[in-house]
Amino acid sequence: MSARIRLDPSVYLVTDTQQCGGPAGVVATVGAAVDGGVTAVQLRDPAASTRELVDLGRALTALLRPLGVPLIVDDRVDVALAIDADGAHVGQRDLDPVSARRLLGPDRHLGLSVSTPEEARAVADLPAGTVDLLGVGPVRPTLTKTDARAAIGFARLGVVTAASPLPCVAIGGLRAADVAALHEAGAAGSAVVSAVCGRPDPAAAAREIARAWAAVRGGSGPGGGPTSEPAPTGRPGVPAGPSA
Ligand code: TZP
Repeated sequence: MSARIRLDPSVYLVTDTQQCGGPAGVVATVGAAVDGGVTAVQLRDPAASTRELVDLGRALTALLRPLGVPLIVDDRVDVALAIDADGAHVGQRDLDPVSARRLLGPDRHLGLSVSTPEEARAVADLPAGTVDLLGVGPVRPTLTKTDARAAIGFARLGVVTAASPLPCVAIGGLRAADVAALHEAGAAGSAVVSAVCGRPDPAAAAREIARAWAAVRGGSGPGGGPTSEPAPTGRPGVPAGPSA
């Protein structure tokens, strides 16, 4: 890869191989969901072997790169590099963000999961440009991630986004109907698994979420809102628009 690709986190699909019915189902789901308006994709499969993850990641890179949709790899910075993905996403117990950034270099995205205002604030102490985007949650209880932390709810999400120096994408039990509340709470996007994976019509499911973000952004639609680049002015993570 060369220059860093733009990452709009508004409709952020996180894959689940089991919910999609296997690796071929992941590729089919991602293809349909991107048709529906998914703006970023995260490859997540903690149960996969390294070889399986690399094979699936390469298939997704081949699908997404021509479409200009960024592919981020959950946890596995080594796999992100091996498949030439657009970035990686780490949790509080994964490789630390400074080491991850050192490996990724400046031209890939790095996301970090947080659940508390303290964790969000702590990114300000990292060297500038270490992390680009915070994943905040789980907002609701979720069956998708068995070791997820306790759900924080929408009010607490607002406290975390207000404490964050970076744009935030919310995750955990989210549906299209939640988008207005997420926007109100200062999130720049919704990261979803089961709202899209394993749905009979993943394109329609993604479209519903994309339309909801377009509505709260004042009609600018996917691609018209914030990216994971640092917000130039105002409150980070709050999309510009009539209601912001
Ligand atoms: N991290 C926090 S919650 C979660 C992850 C990966 C899973 C979210 O899945 P769903 O199905 O959208 O609740």
